[in-house]
Amino acid sequence: MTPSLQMEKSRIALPIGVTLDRFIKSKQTEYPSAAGEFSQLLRDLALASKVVNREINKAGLVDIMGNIGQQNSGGDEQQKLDVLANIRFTRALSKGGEVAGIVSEETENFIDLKNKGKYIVAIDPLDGSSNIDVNVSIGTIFSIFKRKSKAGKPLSKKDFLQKGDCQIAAGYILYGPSTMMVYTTGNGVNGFTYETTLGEYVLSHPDMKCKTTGTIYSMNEGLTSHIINKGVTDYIALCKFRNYSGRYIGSLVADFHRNLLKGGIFLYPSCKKYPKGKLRLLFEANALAFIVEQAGGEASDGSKPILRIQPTQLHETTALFIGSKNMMKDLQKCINKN
Ligand code: AHM
Ligand code: MG
Repeated sequence: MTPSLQMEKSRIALPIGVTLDRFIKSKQTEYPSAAGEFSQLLRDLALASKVVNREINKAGLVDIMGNIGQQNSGGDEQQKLDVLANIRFTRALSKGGEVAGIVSEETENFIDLKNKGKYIVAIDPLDGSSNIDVNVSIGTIFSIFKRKSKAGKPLSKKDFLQKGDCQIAAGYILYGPSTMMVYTTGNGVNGFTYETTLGEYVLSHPDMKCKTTGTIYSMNEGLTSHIINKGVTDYIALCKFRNYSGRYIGSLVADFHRNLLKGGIFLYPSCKKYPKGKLRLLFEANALAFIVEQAGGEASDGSKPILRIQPTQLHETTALFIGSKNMMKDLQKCINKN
């Protein structure tokens, strides 16, 4: 089969209910240079997420809830499940040989796996940690890049400090009433729901699109009087004036996922407590920005698109505004007026 015929074949929509594995296999032809390694990487992530899902589901039953009295590099208290999830994902990604290096929100430095793998993974193994103890939805967020350094050479920070624009894939896993994996490889966004009895993710949300407008705004309103950018405060006032619904879970993946499906905007601005925003560019903002753009929405830090920000530190944070295109435009108008 010629490459163009192969591409055409892989573009034919797959039916709802097809397994993630089959879906990945059918898309493999879109990446002829990847020789199956990239597909294997996605499978590794999916497998690790199933293990984490199992551990989350028994969190109330065994002594793995609660924090372990340590802080991660961002100064947050580490929860036991954060640590477990970090171990599960790191282990799964280390084994196959396709990943050269991993950087995780839970660890200070990157890990050089000292192999000839082509890919770099940035991951927040378990986001929304304050919600773990209270049985509220949490998530995993991941970004995949190509390594910059030559295969076989030691990795450097440059391999990890790549703009969001350089992501070749990104996704999240939402551990909610049901568990979902949503990802993009730059060809649209697809969502898979975990079917527990089969132990498989199955395609449930093909070609996801973010509505151009919505009536939901999501932010931690306790911060309102501490927001640095007056335009953001004005926009929140506008949301209230328009009777939009305020919906905030405090788990980024869950808040983002709801807004993606229903139309809405999520805001975590710079404020007195977090002058450069709270959310991490590498582990949280980049992946969701790639997904939202692929779904027709937008993401910015208030002055430029998230995907164009050049990171300078592994754990740097950013203000994050993300969601439906028209709502993002209204926000930008408010920001530009000030
Ligand atoms: P975490 O990575 O320590 O879990 O923190 C990130 C979480 C996001 O999921 C969520 O959007 C935000 O922090 C909530 O912050 P706040 O409690 O300040 O509203
Ligand atoms: Mg996080």
